[in-house]
Amino acid sequence: MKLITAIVNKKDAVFVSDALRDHGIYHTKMSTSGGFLGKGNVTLLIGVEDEQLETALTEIKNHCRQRMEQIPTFPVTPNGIARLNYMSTEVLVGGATVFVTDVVRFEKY
Ligand code: 2BA
Repeated sequence: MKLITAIVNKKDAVFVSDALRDHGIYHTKMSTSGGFLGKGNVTLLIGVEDEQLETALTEIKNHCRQRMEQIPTFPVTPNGIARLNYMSTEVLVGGATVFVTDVVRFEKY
């Protein structure tokens, strides 16, 4: 058995979740936020038998896409004061960040 931990964009999460449900793949959705941008994302915990692993990964891949996100940058004047009219820069985020780990033991009580 494997545990997939998939961090996905909030906009994609519902489609991934629906697709997993269509395959009868159990999963849990958690509201999380990225450590870098601080924006909300969704972390899916997906426990699968080995033979379901590729199906789950394919559905994640098929329903998540990359997006450009804006990061505000506050230019600082020579006297050290941040200007109020901020500028922004773009960062490419996603589609999905996925970890696959072996499950040593799985119990339901
Ligand atoms: P965030 O941490 O908010 O990162 C958003 C995007 O900012 C990243 O997109 C990447 O393009 C950039 N970024 C993040 N950390 C950076 C750094 N130290 N230096 C330069 N750029 C950086 P993704 O790589 O697609 O990551 C999307 C989200 O997936 C992340 O949101 C975070 O929540 C999660 N994530 C990504 N890699 C991870 C990892 N190794 N461990 C745990 N979570 C991770």
